[in-house]
Amino acid sequence: MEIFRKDLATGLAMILAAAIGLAAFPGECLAQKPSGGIGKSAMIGKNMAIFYPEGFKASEMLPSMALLKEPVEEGAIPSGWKVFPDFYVDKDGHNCIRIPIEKGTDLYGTGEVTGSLRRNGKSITLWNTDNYTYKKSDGKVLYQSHPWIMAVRKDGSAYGILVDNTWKQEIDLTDTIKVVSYGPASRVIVIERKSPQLLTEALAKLTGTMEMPPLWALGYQQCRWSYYPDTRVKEVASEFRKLKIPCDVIWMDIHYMQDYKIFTFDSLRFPDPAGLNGYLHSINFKSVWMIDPGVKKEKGYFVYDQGEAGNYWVQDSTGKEFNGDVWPGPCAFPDFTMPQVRKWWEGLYKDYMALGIDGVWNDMNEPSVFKSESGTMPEDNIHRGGDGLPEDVHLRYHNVYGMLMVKATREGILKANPDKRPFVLSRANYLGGQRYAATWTGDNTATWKQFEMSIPMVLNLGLSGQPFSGPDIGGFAGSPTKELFANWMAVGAFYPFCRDHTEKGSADQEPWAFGKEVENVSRTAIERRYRLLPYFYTLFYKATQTGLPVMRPVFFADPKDTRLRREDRAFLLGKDLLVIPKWTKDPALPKGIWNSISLVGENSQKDPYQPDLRQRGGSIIPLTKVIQSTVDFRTDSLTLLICFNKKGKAKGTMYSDAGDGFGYKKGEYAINRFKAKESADGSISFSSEKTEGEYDNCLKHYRIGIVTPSGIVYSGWYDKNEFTFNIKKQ
Ligand code: NBV
Repeated sequence: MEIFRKDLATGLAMILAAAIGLAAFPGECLAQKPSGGIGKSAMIGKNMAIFYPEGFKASEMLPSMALLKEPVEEGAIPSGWKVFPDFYVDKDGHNCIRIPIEKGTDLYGTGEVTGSLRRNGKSITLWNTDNYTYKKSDGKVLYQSHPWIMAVRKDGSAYGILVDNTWKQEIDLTDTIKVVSYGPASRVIVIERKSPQLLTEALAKLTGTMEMPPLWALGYQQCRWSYYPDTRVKEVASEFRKLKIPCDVIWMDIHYMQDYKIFTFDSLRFPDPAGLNGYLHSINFKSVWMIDPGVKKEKGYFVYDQGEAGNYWVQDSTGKEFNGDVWPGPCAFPDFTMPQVRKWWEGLYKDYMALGIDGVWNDMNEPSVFKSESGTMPEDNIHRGGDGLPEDVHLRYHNVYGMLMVKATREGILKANPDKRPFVLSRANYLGGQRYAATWTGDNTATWKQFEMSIPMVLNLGLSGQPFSGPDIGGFAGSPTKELFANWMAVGAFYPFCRDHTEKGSADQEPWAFGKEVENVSRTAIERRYRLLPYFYTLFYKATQTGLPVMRPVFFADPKDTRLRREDRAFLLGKDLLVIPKWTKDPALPKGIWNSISLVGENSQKDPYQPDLRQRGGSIIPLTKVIQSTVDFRTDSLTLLICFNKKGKAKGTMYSDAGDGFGYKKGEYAINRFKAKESADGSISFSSEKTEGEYDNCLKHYRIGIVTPSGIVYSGWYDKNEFTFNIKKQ
């Protein structure tokens, strides 16, 4: 099959343009005009347009893997439309798209990337790659691919470019927006919105949102490669309870398997996985276990035998079973493009989940293949597709291999436990993959640089549709110093996905492994997270409804304030909480009232480790008690932190439900709205009203904390939904 095609028509159009005196890429002046190589264009929604290159071949690109559904055309592009792509073929024969940018436009998104939050001047390759320590290609190629660019203009308005292409691509933002495809020419969607927030929501309408996670997945999680044998797992879990450091999840990495064979258990190290899970559950822990895509090629091993009998494997270019080395040695790889393979994969989880496993971790699914120069399978391997997906080469499907895998994993664990919300963590993924799995940023290192960089990494994933992510806290490769670990835990407590993880052979990295001082820093950090759980859970709910990220860049507070555009050390959680790491030098902070808060007795402004948390004037943040795991999470008694705006008003919202299961889809949820007003005499009236849903969250005890520039003034406890409290009488 011909992979690198020249789009002749596009090339001719460019020659013609040059002949009649138009520069091929005259820069900004073209931003207002339709330009080269557009075969067809149409509106597909309000302020949303689609552009097809001349000679677009649907069979090479469709069905879209990113979009929820095929867009419906709604008429011609209106006059005055600002952003048009140029389609052209470069000197190497690659199909390209170029979009000039106006001066003062800041670029973001592009998924999982190293480097700063602002992407101007940066280039990356979209080719899912196992990149240990981010060393390969200087970190410009990582585990996931998001062909999506967010552009924020000087005036705060924003537009987004979605290049609907799964093939290998390069996004080059050195002086303009340029996307080079290593496959056929692809269609482009351009979305115009008044703000970056509205743009993020529009992206979610197209590519979907994450599903409501189980509440336990928001808790603190402990991992290492690997905790074994099972007695060590129990020991670590028990230590959390003994030291009273809140924790919800313990993770099982590859050493639990028998000879690294997926869906098996080492007979000596993990002889009784159900018993282990039972023990963990008895002390309010959940467990997440790893499953990789590589299946050991071994006759008599049930997974391999079933795959062979079903003819389920990815094939080499000659049509034979492809084998590549991973942990177990030579492996075969399920062809997840085939519907019957996904169905089989789903079924494998039935007995597995029945052992009391709570969540699944899909690693190595770029897919990573050892002993190969490329680190993955050959580009001309064959995927056979089905159900509308055409048979095609690996080059086309590589970037969605992980996404198709986690789609099937999610389905499988849902079928195994139909009354529980699935939790899947995936290393590889693709634009839209938030529909199936949360993610982490792969094999980072225990260095300050990568710690600092984890913040823009999580932010850009959020701006690319994935709200549920976080790095390995403490760093995966190597061992952090005491100082680095303490700082990482203090900030890490605020990542959407909050997990400490480290590699084989590194020093112990549990919160207590660095001595008492760091243990205390870690406990305080994690307790802060747990107190904020009602707020976090509400943010996750909002992410499921709107696609707005949980962790947001500071410029979301005021997209018109261009001072904030490069800030990527401080960050926002939702719109009401600002997190300022202690080591952030001269952060650019939003204007207006932002008062420091204390959650567990810490002095956020003076503490050497705990980031300064500041609450937005005009907001109310719900807090629960410190608990040791989300099993004890309750919303019957709440402390509400109230930070008034200049007009002496504040409001807030809280979402709650059973924390697991699907009752919430049938109305078993509650949305409570809180309001407060301050009068000149110091009296504060507070009210709480349940405005939506039929879930009884038992909310009846309230205490309010008025957040002032000099500290928090607390009321007593009230047993009613409306009351008045006088701050001056305190
Ligand atoms: O399964 C072992 C590791 C895992 O701990 C890590 O989180 C993954 O990113 N896995 C990669 C394979 C080995 C990496 C060197």
